[in-house]
Amino acid sequence: MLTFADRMHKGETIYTLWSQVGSPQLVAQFALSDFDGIVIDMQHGVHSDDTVVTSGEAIIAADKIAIVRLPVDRFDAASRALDLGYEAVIAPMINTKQDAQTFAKFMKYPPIGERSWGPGRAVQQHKVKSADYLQIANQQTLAFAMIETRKAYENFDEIISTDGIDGIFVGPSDLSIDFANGAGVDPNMPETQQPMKDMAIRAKQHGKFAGIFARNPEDAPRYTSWGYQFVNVSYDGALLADGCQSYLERAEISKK
Ligand code: 3PY
Ligand code: MG
Repeated sequence: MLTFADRMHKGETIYTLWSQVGSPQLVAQFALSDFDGIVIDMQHGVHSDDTVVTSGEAIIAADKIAIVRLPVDRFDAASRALDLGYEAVIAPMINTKQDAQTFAKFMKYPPIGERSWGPGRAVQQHKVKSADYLQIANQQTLAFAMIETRKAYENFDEIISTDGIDGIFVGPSDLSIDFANGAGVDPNMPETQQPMKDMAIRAKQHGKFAGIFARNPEDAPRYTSWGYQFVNVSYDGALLADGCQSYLERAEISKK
């Protein structure tokens, strides 16, 4: 089976669902859908160090791509997620080259970084001998640095060119808050659309990947048309709320 990295290198577009509700049972259910993978959110979601383990198992058992988003500066959880078989890690609020270097240090084995050895579950998942995992890990696991502030956008070239950073992942909501100087949050605010378009182009010029969070499913086609190849389509809480509303409508129950 091709890995996330293989599929991205082939030019495939990967669609994921974001899991904020910290339930491995729900994650198992979502992993059976046609999404290519699930992102387990430890930053704003209620996932814990424990549910990251059980959720990862459920995603891997369904042959889907397991990805984790870290809490801010919890880089120890990056190496652990990779050991558990997660194929990619998204780190929020990477604003400088130094932030990117710290993240990469925990993601990659020497000579690029300083990831510590202990990839028990990842070795089983890749069906390789332990020592052989060392040869493939740096290529087969992906580090995505989140660009979600004006400062990060200004430092874009330095961040994306950092050794060990495989791509960027845009956070349109935080980006809009910063561009609006805190006046509001709107992932579709006009002032951030050009920078978001520009980042997909520049990532490609650097030979790196571009990912983005689509707050609404309707935003996803626009992002793919801009060249984003890893598009997360909204999150489980919104999906469940939509499902509830749709059930009420189908049952012809109107609630004011
Ligand atoms: C943002 O839009 O800021 C995000 O972090 C998406 O989850
Ligand atoms: Mg954010």
